[in-house]
Amino acid sequence: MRIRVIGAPIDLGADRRGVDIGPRAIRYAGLNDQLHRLGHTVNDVGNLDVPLPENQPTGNPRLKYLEPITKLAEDLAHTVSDALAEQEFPLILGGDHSMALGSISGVASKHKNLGVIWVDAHADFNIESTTPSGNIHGMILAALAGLGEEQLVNVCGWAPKIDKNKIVILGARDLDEGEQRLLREQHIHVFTMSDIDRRGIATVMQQAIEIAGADNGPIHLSLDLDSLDPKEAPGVGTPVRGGLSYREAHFAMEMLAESARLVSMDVVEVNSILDRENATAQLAVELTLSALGKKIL
Ligand code: 5AB
Ligand code: MN
Ligand code: MN
Ligand code: MN
Repeated sequence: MRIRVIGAPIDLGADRRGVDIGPRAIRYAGLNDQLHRLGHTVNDVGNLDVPLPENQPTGNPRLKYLEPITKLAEDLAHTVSDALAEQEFPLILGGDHSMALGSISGVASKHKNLGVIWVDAHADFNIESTTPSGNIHGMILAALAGLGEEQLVNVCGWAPKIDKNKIVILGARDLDEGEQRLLREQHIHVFTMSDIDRRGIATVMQQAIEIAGADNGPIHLSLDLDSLDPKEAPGVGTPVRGGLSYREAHFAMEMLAESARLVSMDVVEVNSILDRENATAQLAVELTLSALGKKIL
């Protein structure tokens, strides 16, 4: 496969600083080399230009940095749809999770029946009235489903990007009150950590692939590293105990590779300031390799 690596070093969507270093840290952990060794062709187009919070007005405190975040989303959407048009698999490195607004908008513009598997400790399903933080990285999945602030929802001039029946959240364990209500009202498929405890990662992941990839549709994977247990992934901005184990995460990625339905992927929220010797970035590389076909034997 030909893979286009795209860096989106944005940290305007989150409070903790340091995720802007993520794309570099993931490359330093050997991403391109290892993809190459796995047999892929790698076309790394570098990082997109992202403004610093230091020289941007915060704007509405319930939608912090809305303007620069939507601007980056449009740039990234364009870059991603170009990659697909040129038959390359977009692998987008974050940055905070707000960048998925752009990556998924770009993929959805090429694949009208796209499903999304959102692997995350959080659901990122807040809207302006439910957000406890005003941080847009916590609102992106709702925006992609057509809910919330209209500038976010209508990025690239159309909405919704994803049919809400084709959204699957996996690994959730920290949801806000208003967000829970919204998820229930909208009948979003959420597989919590408790579901994974009860039924095992294999059964849950199988079902996730069936839902997101209904009618043989394509799947985008959005992998937030905080889905893993903080023991495995200390370098994330919003760690939550009780996450996916090392093997659960790998096995989920291996199943996705086996499904042969993946058309694009985000790897987000690696925070190098909080990381230990780049361990979280290394894990991000390993999981990416598993999702892109690396097997034990
Ligand atoms: B992440 C929180 N729900 O909205 C909010 O890391 C956290 O991309 C969002 O999943 C975490 O601020 C966003 C409390
Ligand atoms: Mn173009
Ligand atoms: Mn997230
Ligand atoms: Mn998260």
